[in-house]
Amino acid sequence: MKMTFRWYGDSDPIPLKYIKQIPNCSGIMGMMDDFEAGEVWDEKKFAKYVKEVNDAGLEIEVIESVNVHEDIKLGLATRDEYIENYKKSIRNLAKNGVKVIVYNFMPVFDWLRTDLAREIDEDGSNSLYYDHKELEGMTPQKLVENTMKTAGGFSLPGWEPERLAELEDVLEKYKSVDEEKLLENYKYFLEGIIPTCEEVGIKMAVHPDDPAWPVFGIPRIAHTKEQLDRIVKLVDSPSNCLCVCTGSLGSNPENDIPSVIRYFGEKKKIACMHIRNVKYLGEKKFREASHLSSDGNLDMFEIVRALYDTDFDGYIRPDHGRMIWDEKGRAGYGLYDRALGLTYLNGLLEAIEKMDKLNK
Ligand code: DNO
Repeated sequence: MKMTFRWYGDSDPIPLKYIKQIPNCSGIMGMMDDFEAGEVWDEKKFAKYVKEVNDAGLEIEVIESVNVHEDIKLGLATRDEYIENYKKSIRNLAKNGVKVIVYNFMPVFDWLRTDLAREIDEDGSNSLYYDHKELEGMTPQKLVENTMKTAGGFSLPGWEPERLAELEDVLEKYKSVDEEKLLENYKYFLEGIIPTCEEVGIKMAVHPDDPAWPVFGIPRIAHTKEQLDRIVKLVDSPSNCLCVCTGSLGSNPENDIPSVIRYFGEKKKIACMHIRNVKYLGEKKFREASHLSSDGNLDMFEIVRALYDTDFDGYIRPDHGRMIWDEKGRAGYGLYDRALGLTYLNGLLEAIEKMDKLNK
């Protein structure tokens, strides 16, 4: 398994050199906000990004947030054109060495929180926070407004302004799409793109819904083990895989993450992992915690052990960190706490590996 770090390209205040200096970090999980959902990822532009990463001594075998156009999720007649574009993007990424594409099939919103910088009383750091009751008291428009206002001028993955500009219109269209319809549209999308993935050796890794329940009455179909199982069975292919995000699935205490990892890991369905911790504050109410198990509700030892036991050979990145040491940065994506998270995961892995050898 390879340790990586998400990097946003030139709009990222974190220099690649700093990422290279994190112990055992072999590369980045790339993210470019240059392309709108539905647009073809231009090969030359992408090659430039890859070169920059490689020149810094880092690999880039995973790319994130290759966003699926809303018309595909809605099943509109225009979807075929967007699926064709997606196939072109897959080819362009594969030509540049990409092996895994992380995407999601969440309608309208990608991840969402009610506060991007909630202060943590114990130590004065801050982290992303979610309270479903607060969300219920808000319109989607209000949530978008708040999120944009508090993002500190940084673009956020899944919060592309051009997409949200059409919010009202899109929300209206979803009124006629229920879970079954969404799943049908999902199948159509996968049937369209998976043959291309197989041909060029790319794995598609779907990111689970974050948080792990429907919001604003819009359907969501990727937040339980059973739902993820349905997804990997929509099209039976080694290219139809998952990105298991511990914090997204883990926002619901009923999701047992180590068992999810063991189940899909044994079937070789996990292409990559986003690892972070969450602290439950009540029903559908949580904040993000440091990676340390005892700081939150997820057991990182059991998570890494499940990966080790199932011979996970994909990519890991520490997901969202808190903002610590007065760092100013993109919410969830500062340098310091994510780097601490990565080194902690290194430590767990070394201990698990060595203990296993000692016991043999
Ligand atoms: C949030 C990220 C997600 C993820 C996308 C993939 O912080 O993990 O935005 O990258 O859902 O499409």
